Amino acid sequence: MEWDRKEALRYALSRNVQISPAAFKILELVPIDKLEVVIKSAVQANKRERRAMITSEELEDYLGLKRDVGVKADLRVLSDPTGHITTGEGADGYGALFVSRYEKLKRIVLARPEGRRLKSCTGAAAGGGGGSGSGSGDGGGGGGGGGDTYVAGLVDHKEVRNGRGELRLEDPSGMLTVPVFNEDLQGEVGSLMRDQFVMVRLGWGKKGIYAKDVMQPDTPTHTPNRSDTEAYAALLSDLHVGSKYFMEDEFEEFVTWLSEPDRVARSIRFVLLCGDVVDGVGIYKDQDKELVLPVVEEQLGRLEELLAKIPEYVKIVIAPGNHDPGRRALPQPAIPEKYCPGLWQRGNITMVGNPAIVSLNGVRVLMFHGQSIDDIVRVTPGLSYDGPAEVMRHLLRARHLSPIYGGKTTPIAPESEDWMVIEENVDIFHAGHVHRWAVDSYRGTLIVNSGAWQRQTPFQMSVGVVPTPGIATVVNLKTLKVSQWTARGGAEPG
Ligand code: D5M
Ligand code: FE
Ligand code: ZN
Repeated sequence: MEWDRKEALRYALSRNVQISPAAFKILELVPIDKLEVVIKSAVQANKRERRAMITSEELEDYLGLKRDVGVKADLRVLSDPTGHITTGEGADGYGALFVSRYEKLKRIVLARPEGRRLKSCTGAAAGGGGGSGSGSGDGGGGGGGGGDTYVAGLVDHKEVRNGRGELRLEDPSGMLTVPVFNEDLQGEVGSLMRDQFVMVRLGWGKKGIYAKDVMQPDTPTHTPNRSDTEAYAALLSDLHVGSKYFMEDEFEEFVTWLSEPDRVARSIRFVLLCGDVVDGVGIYKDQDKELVLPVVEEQLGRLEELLAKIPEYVKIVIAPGNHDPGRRALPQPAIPEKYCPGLWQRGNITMVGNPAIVSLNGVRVLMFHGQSIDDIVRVTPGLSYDGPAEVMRHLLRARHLSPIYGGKTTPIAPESEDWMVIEENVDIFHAGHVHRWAVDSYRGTLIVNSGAWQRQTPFQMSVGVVPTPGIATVVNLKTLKVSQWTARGGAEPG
């Protein structure tokens, strides 16, 4: 017969050994089939050392529960829109937003060799036509001085039809329409997103300029930063606490695992929650019928209760998604304190906005809920919800988290600064939103879509979204290797 904790206590007392209340609590963590062995050896040790009380310390020691204090847990917030939001008015606001987008991305390409040959849209048009430019005429190296000329701007319009391709760019100087003859290039132009920043290498033909090449700002190949101690991070998103479909039991199992005597669990120092932490209220039609907690403060309160079970030495970062309270438009500030004072006050929880960049022992993680994935899937040939990592690669190439302005599901606020530009290389790009787990890597950046902790909802079924819920993505910050924790068992050492 297997022992329970009462049986264990009875056995110890019958040998004149007590169990301290804290030690008794720790016994909860001992798998039932191990309880007998654990308690018998603890009693034996007490007898040997002439002690009469099993303490929590010796049990922690014995079970290997003592966390390794040598494992670092250095959390820094490197970028967070919260508190920096300065929304402009109407059309002027969007004008400033696009100028900021252009300037930030131009700065990136100016640092490259081609940057030296960059002309403005109106300047390049003039140069190629032989008007006020080099006058080199047909076939010449436009812009003067030999070599190619480049222009950069935001995609205003693109069209590929009947073998003809055309790309219209806009920069602060004006517009430039560039024909695209090459078939491969037409394919690339076809998959560009409206309003994204691109650079075009210009050629001069008989009838004027044409595109010789189209380049995105892209993420250069880089060696990622790593933690110097073997710390792990768990990446999660889309809990949807409050929803009928939130997998509370599985999530609790995960939280409990963090305190278990498992080598990986004991080395977890960071838990990142990348948006949609609660289901919210009034987010979609008839949502109230699918809520078990109908008030958003209650949903966040329940989240707090669940997170309180995570050991205090684990640092938790919470970013908002489209279901969380606060501002809906991107960039989103952190979930406001008035909805969840408890979360804001906890020593091991950091509330950030969306998007945000955090450093975990020097490993830079870009956290973005992923709202724009919907719009990009809708308009880009070859992309689907099944491959969220591929969509995330698109964002890393465009170096922008939400290139399409005016998309159906991605409201963007007219900020005077474009917070959605990916200005710096990051080591991990973490998103969620589509409820599909995916891991990939791109030029030195680890891509993680952390899936969800919500079962398929009737709405998702009706639109064909098939989630992969109940997976925590566990990243070894020393090696950047990834493993999955699923409700069935602990993650393998990465
Ligand atoms: O989004 C969960 C998933 O459901 C995500 O892939 C988007 C998709 N979704 C959400 N709303 C819609 C609509 N209106 N049409 C199509 N697909 C949608 P979440 O943010 O958790 O609701
Ligand atoms: Fe979600
Ligand atoms: Zn979402």
